[in-house]
Amino acid sequence: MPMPHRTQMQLIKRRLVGKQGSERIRELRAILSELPDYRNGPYADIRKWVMDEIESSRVRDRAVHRDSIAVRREGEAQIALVGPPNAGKSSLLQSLSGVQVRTGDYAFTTLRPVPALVDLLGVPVQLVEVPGLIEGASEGRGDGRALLGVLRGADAIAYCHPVTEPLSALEAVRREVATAGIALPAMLVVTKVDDGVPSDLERLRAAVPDLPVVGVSILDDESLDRFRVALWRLTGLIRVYLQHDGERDERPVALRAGSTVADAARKIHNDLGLICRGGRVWGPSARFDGQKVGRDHVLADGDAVEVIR
Ligand SMILES: Nc1nc2c(ncn2[C@@H]2O[C@H](COP(=O)(O)OP(=O)(O)OP(=O)(O)O)[C@@H](O)[C@H]2O)c(=O)[nH]1
Ligand SMILES: [Mg+2]
Repeated sequence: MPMPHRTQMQLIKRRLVGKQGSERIRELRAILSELPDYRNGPYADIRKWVMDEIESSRVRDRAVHRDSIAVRREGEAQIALVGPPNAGKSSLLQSLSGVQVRTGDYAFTTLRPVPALVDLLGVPVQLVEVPGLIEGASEGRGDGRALLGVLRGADAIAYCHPVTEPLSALEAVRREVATAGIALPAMLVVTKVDDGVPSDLERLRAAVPDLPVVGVSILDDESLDRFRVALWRLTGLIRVYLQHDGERDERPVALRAGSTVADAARKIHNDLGLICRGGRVWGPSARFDGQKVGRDHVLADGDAVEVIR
């Protein structure tokens, strides 16, 4: 005679306490194998409950796996490198960050998002290579949905497109992103320009009038510098150099465009942001060097500011 079904149910729940994922599924299977195989009555109900638990734990388990594709944010902004397989994304990541990334002259060398911290004009920004988005990604093809999820979390997108490829490849990728409802600031990086002729780049520039376009070759350092500047612009951030007693910090702080002297003061200390009366400003937003301004003065990229209490 099996034990009363209520006691059995209590025992089962106790056995599951604290068990998650595959451990929970294993325990549920063990429980199932120990249950008497009644077709009707309360024991049949318990069987069904255990089987439903296995199924829902499986779904949760998968969800956890999907989450593990997520990228931990670092730096002042996150920009996704997006493009078809073999577009040269990993090569750019490597050239800019110095981090060794797997590259290859075949598609899908990269299967998971690869983050790398790069220095953009003195500000650390995270680039994330999103593996080749292919048509159908928004319906979940090629793990597309999880990858689009990564994209959704980014601040901006740099579409990568080899100079010699037909425009349709880029259009397909942009369509997937748009279908997923992702609307982020974007730019077009035309890659491997050493493989093409200058008119190829001009043709693409004309064909994609809605995005800033930059041509790069990993063999050309100057093009990589221009790429860095274009990426920096894409972040929508400004660099501000803080100054104390005439001494200027070597590295800038990153602020959102439109930030004021008070916002810069807040970067030094929250209280300073509250009490600061204004500052002295050098650089693009100043009419002359060391101009005295109020706390609401809007700063520009490249400014230096000394906060006045
Ligand atoms: N000539 C030339 N070849 C390049 C350049 N950048 C990348 N490549 C080559 O293009 C191929 C693909 O480069 P990857 O950086 O692996 O491309 P990917 O977009 O990361 O590709 P997947 O991760 O496979 O989707 C490699 O053989 C690279 O050496 C470039 O600027 N010029
Ligand atoms: Mg790659």
